[in-house]
Parts: sequence; C-alpha cells; structure tokens
Amino acid sequence: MEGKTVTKVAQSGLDKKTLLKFLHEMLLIRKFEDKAGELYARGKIAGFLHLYNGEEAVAVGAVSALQKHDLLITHYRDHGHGIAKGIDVNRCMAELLGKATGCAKGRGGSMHFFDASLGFYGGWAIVAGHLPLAVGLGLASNILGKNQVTLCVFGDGATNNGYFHEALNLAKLWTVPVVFLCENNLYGMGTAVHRASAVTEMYKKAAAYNIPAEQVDGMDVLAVREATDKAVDHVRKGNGPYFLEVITYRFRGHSMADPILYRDKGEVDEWKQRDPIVTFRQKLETEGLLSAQEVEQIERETDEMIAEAVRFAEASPDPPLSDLYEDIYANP
Ligand SMILES: Cc1ncc(C[n+]2csc(CCOP(=O)(O)OP(=O)(O)O)c2C)c(N)n1
Ligand SMILES: [Mg+2]
Repeated sequence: MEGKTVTKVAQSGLDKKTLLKFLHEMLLIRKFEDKAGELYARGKIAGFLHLYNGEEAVAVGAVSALQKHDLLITHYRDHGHGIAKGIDVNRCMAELLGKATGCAKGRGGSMHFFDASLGFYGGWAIVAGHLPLAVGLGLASNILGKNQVTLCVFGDGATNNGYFHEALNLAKLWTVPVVFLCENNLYGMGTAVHRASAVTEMYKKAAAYNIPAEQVDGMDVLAVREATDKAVDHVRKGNGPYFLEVITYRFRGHSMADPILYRDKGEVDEWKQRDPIVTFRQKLETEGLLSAQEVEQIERETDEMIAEAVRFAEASPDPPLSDLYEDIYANP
C-alpha cells in the first residue's frame, strides 16, 4: 500500500479539541456498529445490515474536512458517514429499528439514512447508483451559485460499474465541485479486488477522465483528514472534481449474512493490528495528548450515548399506517 500516512500527531496542525473529537467519534461509530450487530442477532433489526467496523477513520477524517453546508452522499454502508455528518445517534438507532423517529422516518432502515437538513443525501443501495446523483448535486451547487462541495463516498466495487465512468466523465466535463472518495476495503462482497478489477489501484482510474487523484492510508484518521482537506480546497476553488482512494479494511463480514469464507483469519488479524481507533489512541498517548482520565471519560460518554440511543429507539413508536402513502411519488 503506497498511500500517504501521517506519522506524528503534532505534524497535523490540529488542536487537541479536534483530535479528541476524532477519537470520540470513531469510538461512537464502532460502538454503534457493535450494538447494531447485537440487536440484529436478537431479531430487533430487519433487512440488510452492513457494518463499518475498521473503516471509521475514513468517515471521521473525511467529513471533518467539510464545512456544515457541504453535502455528503454515500453507499449502503452508511452509518459512519451519517453519524460523522451530524445525525444524532438516537435517530440513527431508531432508523435501524424502523421507528417513526428515525432519520428517514423508519422507512429506509440501515441502508438509507437521510437528513437533507444536515446535507446528508443518503444512504444508497445500488452499487455506484448514487455517483450520477452526486454529479447532479454538484451541478445544482454550481447553477445556484453556492460555494458548496459534495463528498461522494463509494466502495472499490463501484468503480467497475458503468455509472462510475459516466459520472466521472460528466463531473470533469462540467467542472462540478465533487470529491469522489473510494473506500477500497479490498473486497466487494466476497470477491477480492484483484479478481474483479483489471486495475487494482482505484485512484489510477481517475486518470481516464483527467481528474487529479491520490491514494491515502484509510487506517490513519489524520492522513485521511489531510488528503481530504487538500481535495476539498481544490474543488472549492472551482477547479472541478478530485478523486481520493483510501485503503481500508472491514473487520466484519460484508453484511450480517456473510459467513466470511473468502479470506483467512490471519489476514483479518493482521489488519486488526492497524485498528484505526487503537493506533490513533496510542499515538495521542505517546505524544502526551491524552490522559488515562480522558480515555475513561470518552469511553463512558460513548457508552452512555449508545445506551440512550437504544432506549430512545425501543421506546419510539412504529410509523403509523396513516403515513403509508406519504413521501412517495405516486399517490394511489
Ligand atoms: C448494481 C448493483 N449490483 C450488485 C449489487 C449487490 N451488491 C451489494 S453490495 C456489493 C459489493 C460492493 O462492494 P464495494 O463497492 O467494494 O463496497 P463495500 O461493500 O466493500 O463497502 C454488491 C455487489 C448491488 N447492490 N447493486
Ligand atoms: Mg469494497
């Protein structure tokens, strides 16, 4: 992996408050995912559930480089991105349980988190299907004269789909303000990247459309932040799209239905040595930026937030039958 890694926290130029926020958010996402997996196993969550364990540094690092009014659109492995963009974990948990208080009123579930008021435009289940939508969001920002960047997140698998190529072509042609962020976690479902893609380094695909691109270490929240800062700056100045490939790894299966027969445990264990939360915490401790009390406080706060999210979701009502025909295109 040739992606850039930030070795020292001090080099990042970020203040302590921001660094602790990164740790807090990554831990919150990890605990959210673990709790979601548990609730799924207990039959409280229906439908598909794709967890983000191992990839937290990508969402947290990348979204931190955005401004509040910037937009984010992503694929079905969307919990981490939604939480990082500011959707309250209570509303995220309620969405998983299909409750009326969920961020998509309980109509979307795991794959379809949504909150336009926070600039979070989903949560999409069709692989690469949201890339043309990202181009549309960017085009709208240009036409409406908004100084707004759209961050579009997708997996390595999406780069083999036709939508990907159409979207990159038009994005460059129309100079839209979109950062394309490919989460290369080395697999699309049970298929390793090298078995599905003729080009295994995804950032190279951007060259076909003359879009500047870079490969980044996705297990390093600071490296992701730094690269996204640069990409966002390029895009915001009106230079057109930018492409980032972050190398990451999902610690759990593709979805809850995955028996994980396509990779051996040794490989997973090796990647777990690079757990983005553990390594970042160790870096902060080594550089004297994090005390044992602060770790304890972050652990306690995130535990409480997750416990409260479960309480909130379970106590929330189901969507009423009378709303069945709301928010749909065709009203019978
Ligand atoms: C167009 C389309 N084809 C196939 C699927 C089934 N499918 C769901 S997820 C997935 C793998 C996608 O892998 P990747 O883009 O690498 O994302 P990851 O799950 O690894 O985050 C596939 C093939 C789909 N949802 N949409
Ligand atoms: Mg993948």
